[in-house]
Amino acid sequence: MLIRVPKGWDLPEREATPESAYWNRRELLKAAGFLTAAPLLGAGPYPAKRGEDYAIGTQETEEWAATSYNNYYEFHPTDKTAVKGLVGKFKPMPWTIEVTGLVNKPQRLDLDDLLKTMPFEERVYRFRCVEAWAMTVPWTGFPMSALIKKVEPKPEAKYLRFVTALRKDEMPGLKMAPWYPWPYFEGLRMDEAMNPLAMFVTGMYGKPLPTQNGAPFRVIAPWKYGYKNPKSIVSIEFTAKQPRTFWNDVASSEYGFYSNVNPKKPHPRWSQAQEKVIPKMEMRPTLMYNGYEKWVTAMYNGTEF
Ligand SMILES: Nc1nc2c(c(=O)[nH]1)N[C@H]1C(S)=C(S)[C@@H](COP(=O)(O)O)O[C@H]1N2
Ligand SMILES: [Mo]
Repeated sequence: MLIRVPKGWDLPEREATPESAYWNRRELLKAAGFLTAAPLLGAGPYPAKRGEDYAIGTQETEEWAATSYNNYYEFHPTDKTAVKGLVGKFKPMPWTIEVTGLVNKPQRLDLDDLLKTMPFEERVYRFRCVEAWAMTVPWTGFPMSALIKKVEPKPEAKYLRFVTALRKDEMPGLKMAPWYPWPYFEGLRMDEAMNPLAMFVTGMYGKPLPTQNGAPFRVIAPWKYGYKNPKSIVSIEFTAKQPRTFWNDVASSEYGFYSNVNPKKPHPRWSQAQEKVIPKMEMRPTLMYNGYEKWVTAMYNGTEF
């Protein structure tokens, strides 16, 4: 049964209602049969309330640009503008995330449950690829720390290891570039993951993430180069030792584990002093830690690569 609900009916109320009351009301409406058409309206925390705590005032990139210029090698290994047209077969829902390793509560998380229970907010962050292109995006997500607390890491857990989706029939890039060590994998040190800037992201521009930007669940750590922000995460492992990472395995002299944005440390093949802002590719100076110095400097002693 489909019930036509007036467009945008729940938005003004959402602003005025605390999260828990909002979901209780949703459950009630669902039980009464009023929300049958909810998935068509885009169920989930969108748009989430915007948080300003980490805003640094860089102008937002237009949505069409941020969703049309992508690094996502599983779909196309070289052409950033082709990714968007190759994602049609990928099904981001339903989705589960396996949490394993050094935690008291290993579990399989259902993304639908996270969408209802985690403290979502919208944050505008700068984003900087190691190749020197940059953008600024309103992401919807929740602090990584909220998920970490939920699974109760053991004291020996010092790192998180992320593994991403591997679907040969839905990701044409896997066949174009079979020499890479798929699936894509990444990692963060525990204090980096607990830093309030680090997020798990499910949306951008007030809507669910498009597949090309990492649907349905990705990392955003804005002080690091883009490749430290894995897309379509299917598992999170808590480890005692520093995990290996995809680009470090492929070219260890060019891509380290930490990969913090640093204008003074050139890539072996190009300078990092400047960046190019999509879509017009105007040049501007690269900022130390991508502009997030005041929140992250204390974690590092300057030797991390
Ligand atoms: N699974 C996966 N995640 C990935 C990548 C990838 O190829 N596969 N590319 C990374 C790189 S190099 C960048 S710059 C960002 C790009 O994110 P965007 O397309 O949302 O801008 O995703 C990162 N996450
Ligand atoms: Mo990148």
